[in-house]
Amino acid sequence: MKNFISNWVICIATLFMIMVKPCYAQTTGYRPSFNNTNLLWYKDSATDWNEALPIGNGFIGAMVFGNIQQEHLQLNENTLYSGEPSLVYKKVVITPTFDSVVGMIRNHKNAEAEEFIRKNWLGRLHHNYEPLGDLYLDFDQHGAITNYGRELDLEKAIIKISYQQNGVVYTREIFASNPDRSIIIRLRADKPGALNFKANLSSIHPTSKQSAVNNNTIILKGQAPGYAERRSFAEMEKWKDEYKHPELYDSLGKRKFDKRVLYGDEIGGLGMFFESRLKVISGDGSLSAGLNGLTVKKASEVILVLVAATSYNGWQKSPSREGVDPSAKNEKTITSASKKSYQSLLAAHLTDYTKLFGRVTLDLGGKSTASGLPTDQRIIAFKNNPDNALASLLFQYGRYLMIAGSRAGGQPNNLQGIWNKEVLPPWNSGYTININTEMNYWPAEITNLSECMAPLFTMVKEVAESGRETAKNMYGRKRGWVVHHNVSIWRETYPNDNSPRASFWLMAGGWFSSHFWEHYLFTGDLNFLRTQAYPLMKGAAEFYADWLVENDKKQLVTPVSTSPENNFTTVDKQISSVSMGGTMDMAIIRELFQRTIDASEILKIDESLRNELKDKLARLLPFKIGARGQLQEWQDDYQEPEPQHRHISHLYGLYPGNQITQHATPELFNAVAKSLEIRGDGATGWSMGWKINTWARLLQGDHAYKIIQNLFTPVAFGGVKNNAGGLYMNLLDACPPFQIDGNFGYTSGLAEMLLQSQAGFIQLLPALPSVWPEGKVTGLMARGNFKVDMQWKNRKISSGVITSLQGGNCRLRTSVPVKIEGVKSNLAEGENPNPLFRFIFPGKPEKSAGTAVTTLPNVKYFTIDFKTEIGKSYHFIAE
Ligand code: FUC
Repeated sequence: MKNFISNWVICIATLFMIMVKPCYAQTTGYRPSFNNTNLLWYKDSATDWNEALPIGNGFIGAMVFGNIQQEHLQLNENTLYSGEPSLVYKKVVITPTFDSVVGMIRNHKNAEAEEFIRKNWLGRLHHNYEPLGDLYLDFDQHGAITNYGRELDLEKAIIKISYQQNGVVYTREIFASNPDRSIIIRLRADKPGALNFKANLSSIHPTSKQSAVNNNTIILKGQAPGYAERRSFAEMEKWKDEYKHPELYDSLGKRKFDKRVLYGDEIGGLGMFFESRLKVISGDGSLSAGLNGLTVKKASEVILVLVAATSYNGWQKSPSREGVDPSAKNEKTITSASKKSYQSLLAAHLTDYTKLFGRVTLDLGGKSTASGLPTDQRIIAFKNNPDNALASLLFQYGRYLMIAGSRAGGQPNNLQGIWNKEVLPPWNSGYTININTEMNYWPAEITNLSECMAPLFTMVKEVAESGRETAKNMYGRKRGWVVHHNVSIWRETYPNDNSPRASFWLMAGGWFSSHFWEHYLFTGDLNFLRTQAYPLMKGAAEFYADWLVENDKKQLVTPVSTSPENNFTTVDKQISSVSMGGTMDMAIIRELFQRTIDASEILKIDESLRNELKDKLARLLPFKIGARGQLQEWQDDYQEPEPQHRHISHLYGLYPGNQITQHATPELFNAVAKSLEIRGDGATGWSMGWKINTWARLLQGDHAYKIIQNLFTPVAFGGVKNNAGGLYMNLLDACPPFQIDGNFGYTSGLAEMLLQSQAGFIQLLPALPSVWPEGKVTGLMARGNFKVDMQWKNRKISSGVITSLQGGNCRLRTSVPVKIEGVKSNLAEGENPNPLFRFIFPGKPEKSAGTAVTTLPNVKYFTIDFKTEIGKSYHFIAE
């Protein structure tokens, strides 16, 4: 309680500080340098990490603070994790006790089963994403400051800081270049000789050391922890988990250390090596480099290049024994960048970045009195002052973060994208795959960044390889692969510790498979389906096919099931999370079986597996509607002790899946709405991101917007730990603490409000809220590889262009009739002949009792078909 109150005091005090800042700042008269709606800008430097601005090139990332006297770039490299493959915990076997646990569940001894699982079927945490280091630039100029401004231009992915001091205008431009794999910094003074600074690289890891080469380069070398444990000693001992941590405890269970982060000799020399280099590649003034860093005197312009690399050499190789040499990598990258001028580095960056970012433009119309204000003030004003341009800025920010964090050849966005400052970060800053990692990738296809999926696909392939071993050794299976709810760069597939309701969850194989299938539906890439998607889908489906058991009605269910992180009240009034046939399990398995059947038909392979899956699909436990008219979360209509729980896993069939749609399954559709009403409109940042998408799929634009307003809650530094999410002043999502999934969930949710294509047709403006009566969007993608540009007025579609990148039938649904120019269209009938618009019929729901009480408003729609040719654009206009 005390903590709670003090958190609130900090929160209110911080908000007050932010609110009073402008009065002071406005006297400095700073205005952003150009008229750009895709701009974050501030009149102050960042006083906290959650105010700093992120840049990234898909490999290295930095949080840029913009402080006047001391610039600070907190640095990350996306492969730098604690641990090693040999330290992945794999000592869980469930086969000898499986029948007895299933027996407990069948006999309604759910709490007992859960306790057994807690003690016997769980492992330990996965490894941690680690910060690399910090670059500090200490400026040797003093005097009063005027016109300070700090900007992040999303259209160019460049940070700019400028101010005046002693009559000199100082500017900093900082960007992360993907083609040159580096961070480029240009420092300038508009008077000769006015620029004086020292640059230093350091790191939070005590193994690190700075050195200098030539007179223009400094190098930071270090080694990440070989072992880093987020659980406290008290937790491990309370749970009697000492035996799972031989790194920290001896065989008698005695602590070997009084710390949980082990480096170098403390852990047999294990741990990943890293290196970062900073080089002055051009400029004037005098330059020297030594143990005290790099010193620049009396310059007017200096260009610095920063590179970083690690010894990571794949998920199965020891980074300390079989690693690649980070120095050789950096040497190569920095030498190549040094040969280029600032202008050519910038040009290469802009060509690469704008090619992706520039594909989508969004204008949500409306005028706001806040639109001329700095971004922090606009966030504060948002709730009571619809600022549509800020809603659009946050949408584009999600796309910016995707490009900055997830590029081919790199690692996928983890819980913090690629930006983390802590050695023991929240939830290890790895991949929580019971929602968070999937959410990170929701916007990729629909907002035209399909290429950014590449790192996720690579990770899942590796996870499947590791998961094949887990299926065999932990579950005694001959077929398929399995993974539980957390993964790091070492591709752990065993369950985490202590909490079955989170850790004992086996459904990510199916959920990941959906991303592969969706990629095929969006791109029509048959080769991708054959070589990448199908082998994974098949392995995941085989595992689940063997995992299913019969319930007492001979329906197939998962034998040991949790609905991520939620509890229910058991028949004997205990609290438990373990049951059979949870709704999410069944939805994911139904989806995966149907899609694997479809894929095997398309590819004309695996007939006998297809027949097995068809048989099992027909016998799966169907969706159920409970007494409150809600979609049941479990096989039995249990009460939840926490009805407003942040996870809404049981609604998977509506979003991200496509089994529940308004026209095909209206009863289930209404039941989902009821469930979501019960869950409420608050929760963590990422949960709000999820709810925006779900209300959009329920075609309720105003309700989706209500959640958007809630997401625009300013959250103070450090976070208020009461489950109330929102945004930090740098527009990053607060779970709290910072977690990037909410940003991606928001971006995808906004796109789903404007365009949907999961239900057999392309629906334009399915969930437009009343605050966006007029607007325009270009470049969104629909399944079938259709690019959609459109504008609307009075909350109705007015005109647009559909570009067909794949050919095939285009089925379009609108709330007013539209005419396609130059081609014949007809009213749609029957199934869409375009196979990329498949969706799934889940069969009739079972009803426990009562009827659905929520009935959503019925809107009249017009649905037409027209044939398209590859590469052609089709103009349409409202009639
Ligand atoms: C899930 C959530 C938590 C947190 C964690 C990283 O387990 O329930 O709120 O977001 O992931």
